[in-house]
Amino acid sequence: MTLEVELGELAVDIAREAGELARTRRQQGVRLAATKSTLADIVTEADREVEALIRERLRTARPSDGFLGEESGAEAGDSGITWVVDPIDGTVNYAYGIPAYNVSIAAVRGEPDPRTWEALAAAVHAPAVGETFRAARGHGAWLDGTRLAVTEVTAAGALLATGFGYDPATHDGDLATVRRVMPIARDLRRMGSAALDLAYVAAGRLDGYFERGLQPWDIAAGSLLVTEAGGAVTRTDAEAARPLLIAGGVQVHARLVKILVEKNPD
Ligand code: LIP
Repeated sequence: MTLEVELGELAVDIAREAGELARTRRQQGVRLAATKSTLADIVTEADREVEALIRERLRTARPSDGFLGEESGAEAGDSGITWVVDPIDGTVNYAYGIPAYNVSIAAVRGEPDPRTWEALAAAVHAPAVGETFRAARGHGAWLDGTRLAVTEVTAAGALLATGFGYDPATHDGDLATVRRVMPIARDLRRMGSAALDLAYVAAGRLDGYFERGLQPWDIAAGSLLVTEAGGAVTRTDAEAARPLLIAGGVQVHARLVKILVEKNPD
């Protein structure tokens, strides 16, 4: 068994256990623990509890690895492997009872920096619908037992997804970005979970996805799903406050890059 497959199996096992905890806490009632960057940027007690479970399971299984979690921060390891974790991606959906939330766990080689890391393994588990998306570098991307493949461009236009940040001051600019891509779109989906958007691109349920301002834990696992499913992922403006992530099948990704990065709609 390769290291990538071993890390992937561990990620899936822990994501499923953590997902069941999140689903149980959702049924029992969600309690707000705090707000972060804005009033809309919330963290629930379940976010913190689920991340603590994931961190403990990883520490037990691989004590020398590093960790970067949305809620508990970073801890360096000395194995060269770092786990990048979003315990509940789609937190606002989770708080409202919308079943579009997931546990996102990725193992990367190198620093937990999307500009430099090498993603090795990924698991995105959606407990409300019972789906587990997984990938191991060089071994493809899978939904449960089915191998995943991204779509190619169609004459009907691309089914795209995006997301908006928690700061209302950024919404006008994000809407301007949406206006620029709609000429190549058949429609737009707004699911509120970056990891799920990326998993759906990998599964061919979306043709492309773009969003500004995502954090490393939002994109680590889903980006590997897309590339292992034959797609492409670009993160531009990496030095900016709100880097732009673009993902899709190779053709749709290229068209989005031309429009959003090269500013060339033709
Ligand atoms: C969320 C992302 C979503 C984005 C939100 C937030 P969280 O992550 O999944 O795509 O639009 O602003 O970043 O906060 O639910 O882990």
